[in-house]
Amino acid sequence: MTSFQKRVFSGVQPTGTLHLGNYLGAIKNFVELQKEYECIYCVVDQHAITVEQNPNELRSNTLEVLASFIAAGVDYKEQIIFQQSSVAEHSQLAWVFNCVSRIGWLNRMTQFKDKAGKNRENVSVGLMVYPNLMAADILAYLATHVPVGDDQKQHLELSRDIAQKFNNDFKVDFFPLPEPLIYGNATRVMSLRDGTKKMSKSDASELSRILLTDSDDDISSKIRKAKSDSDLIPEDKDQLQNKPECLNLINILSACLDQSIEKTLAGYAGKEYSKLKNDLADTLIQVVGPVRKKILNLLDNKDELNKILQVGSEKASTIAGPIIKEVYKIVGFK
Ligand code: AQP
Repeated sequence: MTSFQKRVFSGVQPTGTLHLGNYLGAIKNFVELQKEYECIYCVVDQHAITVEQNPNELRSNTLEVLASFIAAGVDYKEQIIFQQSSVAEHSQLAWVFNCVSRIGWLNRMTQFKDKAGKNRENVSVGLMVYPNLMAADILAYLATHVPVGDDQKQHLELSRDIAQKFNNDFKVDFFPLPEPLIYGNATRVMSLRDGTKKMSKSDASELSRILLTDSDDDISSKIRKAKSDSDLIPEDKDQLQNKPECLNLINILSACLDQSIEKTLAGYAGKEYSKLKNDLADTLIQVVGPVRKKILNLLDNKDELNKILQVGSEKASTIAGPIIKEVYKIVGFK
């Protein structure tokens, strides 16, 4: 069994301004992981076009995601941050994986089912084969660990299946089986309007999400308007199972304070929602405010951001290039 160098890969789609779910479920962890791992973080614009995008908005969202990574504390000098479409190896490996992966596997992906809905015959082929490209993103670097929110766990399992099948089909021990790194309380931050749906960039309601660029007033107002009920806050965690919106608010506060749900709940049991909402809004202003200021500052110098992406792409190609050459040899292209 080959022992692979520990390496982290993760990506974020430039499909809009990032929200609290992206921050607590992904980027905040990206920052922690740099202490222990070599990290490669990618703005996955090729994933973004699996649904329709406005080209100018896609370009500006790409810089905004990069700015969000840096503002949150990702060290672009020590680590690699880059744009997926600038490194051709992702598409090259994705094609090989399209031929390794099975249609039956893709048919089981719940995100595809959710996103395609009743429109299944009319969505892009890209939306269906998205997990194959995700496997290529990770395995083009022989990455061993992938920090993701809970929503991406199934896709990561598919990446492992693809790596395993490739190794078996070609009788090699070439790809590692990448492992998810899913931490903390905020593995799934839910919509502020519906506690059963995840907070998402593509939700039609602006009130459903806190953006990393929201002003302090926006944050307060969105939290004040967050869906709740007229009961008092329950005493124990089990009672929260039937109150998804309350659970979500407690969960977000716990993640921001880096403490357990039980500890947060103990401070609000039997109290009214207004107290929880006021404290949550204050806490979020402390967490999001400094990130917002840095994002806006960074976006004032787009040339610098483009340079960072350029350097990142060169560093990424240096790693992925020889790996794809090896893959091409294994499959018989060379
Ligand atoms: N609500 C969430 N809670 C916790 N983690 C989340 N992530 C996304 N939403 C939540 C994590 O953020 C990373 C980047 O996600 P993405 O932008 O690449 O794709 P996504 O999961 O499809 O995010 P959105 O916001 O729902 O985007 P749209 O609406 O464009 O599809 C991933 O690690 C993800 O787990």
